[in-house]
Amino acid sequence: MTQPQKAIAPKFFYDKRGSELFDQICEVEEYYPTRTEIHLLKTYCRDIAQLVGQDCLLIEYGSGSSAKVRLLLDALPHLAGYMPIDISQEHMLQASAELAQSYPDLDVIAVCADYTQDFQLPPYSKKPVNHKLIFFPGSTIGNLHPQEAIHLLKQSRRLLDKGDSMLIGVDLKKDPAILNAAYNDAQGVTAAFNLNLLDRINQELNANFDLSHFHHWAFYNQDESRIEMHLVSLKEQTVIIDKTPFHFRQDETIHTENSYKYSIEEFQDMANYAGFDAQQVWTDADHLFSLHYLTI
Ligand code: AVJ
Repeated sequence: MTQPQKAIAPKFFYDKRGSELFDQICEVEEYYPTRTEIHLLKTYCRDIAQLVGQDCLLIEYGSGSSAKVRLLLDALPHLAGYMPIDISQEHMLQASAELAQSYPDLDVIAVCADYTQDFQLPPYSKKPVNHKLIFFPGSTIGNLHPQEAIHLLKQSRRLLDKGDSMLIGVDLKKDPAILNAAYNDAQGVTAAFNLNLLDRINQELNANFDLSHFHHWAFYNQDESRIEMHLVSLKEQTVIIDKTPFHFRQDETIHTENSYKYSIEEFQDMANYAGFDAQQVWTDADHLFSLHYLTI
């Protein structure tokens, strides 16, 4: 907030209310990524199971996508275990407990870590592991700058051994009208999701943002191949955050999210550069979303 371009990292969207609003975004007509990725997983989970084989340790980055991982848990034969990795301990423990209920024989190993930072997997020896699969759904990788995305892929590669793999959902480049609609839904759920950040700062950092003096702004930046989300100050104003004043000019913005879009070839090049083989890619008939199966 002290930079010339004020900015807040998108990971801060996901407090309790923000996570609820995100779940609602996934249901709106204009937001195609979630339902398209679920459709791809349903259609191709048998092919994925074939590629992965038995005694797989399924590692998931994030633990918010229970509906998606369930499709894999149902399809993969004789799993060695399921290891969700999430920075939010509370959220992860709840999600893991729910999964453990539905899959009583499944060995769930919850890891509290930030997968964007360098970290190691905990030693695991309860059951024989024949294959490790990192599942990174939702095009969450799109939140990272391409350079950071390559770093994450390289870091992920270090967690794997020869023959292991990564299954990663990536949103595709497409008609900007479709992208702009997806981040400006008519019901205003995405706007509420964006503005919730200010509510969160008010509550957690003792600030006095007036939400009626900011509005949601999202647009596709064609030069950068990314959706940008901002909160725009509707007037000149000063906001106090934990006793520190922050000045806003009229129309000044807080940059709250980037969501990069890639062509299939661009993402495969990035994966190759990070040391993966792009073994398989699945996409829907409208080429909205891609699911990449990478191996090392
Ligand atoms: C969770 C990062 C994939 O970029 O589409 C949805 C978040 N932001 N609507 C995305 C989001 C606004 C989402 N990711």
